[in-house]
Amino acid sequence: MRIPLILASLALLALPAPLHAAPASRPPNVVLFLVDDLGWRDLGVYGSTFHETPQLDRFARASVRFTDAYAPCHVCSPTRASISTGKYPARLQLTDWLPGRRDFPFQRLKNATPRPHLPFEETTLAEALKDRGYATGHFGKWHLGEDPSGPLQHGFEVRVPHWNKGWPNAGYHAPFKLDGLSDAPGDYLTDRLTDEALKYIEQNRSRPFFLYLSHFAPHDPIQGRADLVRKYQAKLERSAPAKGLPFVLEGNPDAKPALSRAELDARIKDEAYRGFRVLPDQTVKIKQHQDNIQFAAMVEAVDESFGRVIAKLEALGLSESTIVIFTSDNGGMSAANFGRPDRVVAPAALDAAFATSNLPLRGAKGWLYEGGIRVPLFIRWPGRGAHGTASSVPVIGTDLYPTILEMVGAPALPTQHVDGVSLAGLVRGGPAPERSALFWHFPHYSNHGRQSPGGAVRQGDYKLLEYFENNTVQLFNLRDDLGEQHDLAREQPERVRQLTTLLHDWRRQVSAVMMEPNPNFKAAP
Ligand SMILES: [Ca+2]
Repeated sequence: MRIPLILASLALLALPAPLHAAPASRPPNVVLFLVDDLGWRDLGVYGSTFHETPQLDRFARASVRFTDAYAPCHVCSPTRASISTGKYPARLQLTDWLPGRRDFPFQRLKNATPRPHLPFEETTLAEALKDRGYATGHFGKWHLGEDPSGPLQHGFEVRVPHWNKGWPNAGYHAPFKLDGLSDAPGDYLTDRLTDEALKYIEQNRSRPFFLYLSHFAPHDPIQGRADLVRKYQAKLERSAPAKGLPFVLEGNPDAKPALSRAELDARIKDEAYRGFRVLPDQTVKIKQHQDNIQFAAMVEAVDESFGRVIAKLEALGLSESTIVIFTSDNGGMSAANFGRPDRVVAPAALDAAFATSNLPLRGAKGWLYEGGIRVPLFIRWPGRGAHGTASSVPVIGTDLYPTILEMVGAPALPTQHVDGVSLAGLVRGGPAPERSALFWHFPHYSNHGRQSPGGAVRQGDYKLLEYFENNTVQLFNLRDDLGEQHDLAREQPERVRQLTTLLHDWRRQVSAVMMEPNPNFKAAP
């Protein structure tokens, strides 16, 4: 067997270039695989034992995987705007999901008004790549404004479906009622979007392409594909009962006085705190176990989708000329949505309202705790990446724009992606890029709890959260306290001062919009 192999190798060496290789002038393709509301802990490779994600796990382990990657916001639209522009949501003044949350009398402050769509004057990532000759295709969720602010007006030549909102119109089971996406009885949305993405890869195999596959899943409605739901039903039935409380309480960290962890844990045993609604002391429940069979099925369908994309690239001989990036737009929905503040979730409907658990992280989608903003991220850069390694350098979705430009050999656009830094060196195994800190700004009340609006900064191992109702700050050392349970603000006043100044200076620098008092404020009972 050895001799023919050597001969074959010599024969290849004699050729001017491998026959299957693309011309040197052709830049690599880019697949950006963005999922919606997938938490940091929702993949096997990030520690889930209930959700099964073999395709993603295998690929992540053969990529550069980030342990401390963040979404630019804990809700959808700001993160997506930031990925597309390389700017912080605060600088874009696109700081809430679109069209945004209305005001309610329990709020001490009025919500800032988010910009209603991605600004046309931005040169988006898709536009930058299109200018370089890339085919650009957007498949799935947009959520950056209604027409005429759709993907086609922001650099994409193709979009499927024609639907701009942040959720699937009629859910995940056909009929989808989505223009531009046909369906047959029994079809499942994640699968159908993948079919279309695979066709797009086929059609554009001979030119560089940017495929932005932006799944609606696993955002609610929490609806798994039937065969996978049956699989997880059986898995749940044979699983040992989970340890620890199924839910914990979270209050408003900016209340005067705020409830301590011990006080919250004591109250959850009290009769007055039964049920799933906004509870006394403005508390809400946060799910602590991953045991949602519908959600697990949604996640595994995403895994299948990813596997099909990778298999298609391999079948077309494009694996070694395609950069693949996987990430999520915010943390897992482990808190119910109180867009209607009087909502009561019936015990039989818990799985529709509480998708997953972000443990060991605190909080949920809609919160500035790690559970709201820390997300999976891995990048495969063929021929260049230090694949098989993990990086604990804090990075953010805002970085993807300059990272992709550098990886495809395009010049940086420093006046555009002003807040992102290229991670290309880091992906190659080099040192962390220079940057003082990461910042978040959310001048809005959240659908997923009664916490005060606020902002946050992470510098090194430390993270400071500052709330806008009463200016309370919390300080955590994430290296020692990933779950953000031990507030160091009183113990380390000097660090609080330094990080607060850094955060305030940054807000001034990006012209962050601050909140005004709510003239209709009426204290909740
Ligand atoms: Ca989202």
